[in-house]
Amino acid sequence: MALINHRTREINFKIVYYGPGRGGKTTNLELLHDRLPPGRRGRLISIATDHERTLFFDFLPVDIGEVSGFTTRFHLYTVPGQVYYRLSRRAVLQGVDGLAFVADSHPAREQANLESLADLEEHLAAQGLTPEQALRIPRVVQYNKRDLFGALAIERMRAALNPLGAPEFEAVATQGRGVTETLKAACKAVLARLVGAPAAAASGVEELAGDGVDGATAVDAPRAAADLDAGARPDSAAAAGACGLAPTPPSGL
Ligand SMILES: Nc1nc2c(ncn2[C@@H]2O[C@H](COP(=O)(O)OP(=O)(O)OP(=O)(O)O)[C@@H](O)[C@H]2O)c(=O)[nH]1
Ligand SMILES: [Mg+2]
Repeated sequence: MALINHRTREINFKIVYYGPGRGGKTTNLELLHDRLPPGRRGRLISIATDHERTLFFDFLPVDIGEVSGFTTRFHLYTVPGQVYYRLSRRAVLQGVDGLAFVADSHPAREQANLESLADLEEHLAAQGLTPEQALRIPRVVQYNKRDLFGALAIERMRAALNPLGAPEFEAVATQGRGVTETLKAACKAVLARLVGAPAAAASGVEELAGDGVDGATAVDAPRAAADLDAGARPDSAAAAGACGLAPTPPSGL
């Protein structure tokens, strides 16, 4: 659920980095924090154990500038991948607008990747989403740790983790490879869902402009689309380009 604040003309999206423990989710956010210009990103907040395992989440706000007169911000979160932090993952997933699934290419983590994906679907269902609604949440898949000797074959990982053909990227997060590409694709997919929403949602405009706490209203993306100036819809590719450092590659791999 995108959050629009009419008073301050801000629109906020939430992207959650999901995946098995030690797969590289936190490393992705650390790299983004290092690489994005300071004016584009806020402080990286990590709630972690002494041993650098995520305890609750990491959080990094990324500002992509104006989209149709609205300051547009992506709030990036990671979940704790360790199996027993199930409830934390569920909490972090609340209100998610887009997902980046970070898979571990280490052969010993093949099962952990699968379990994490199943865990994700279970949490989305627990939020009351039907399987169809869950599938409509924009998703990208990152095959991380491609530098490892004996890394799982991409075809094998794709068949197990990305059967529906979401945008996908090979990555070595520790070296920054594939990291900004993953973020840009996620931003792009989230914005594409917003601008591709049916105009019939125009009836939601009054509701949107109405009851908000301190001017803030939680809305479905389709309604947000209707609220943005229909004549000057955001160019999702250009806006997503602002997320990263280089132009978006035409294809994932
Ligand atoms: N070889 C290699 N190591 C990586 C890569 N990405 C991350 N790592 C290492 O993997 C370990 C775990 O990375 P994290 O980013 O903490 O993993 P995480 O997914 O946040 O783990 P949890 O917080 O437990 O869920 C760290 O030692 C990283 O340096 C990679 O692409 N290649
Ligand atoms: Mg982590």
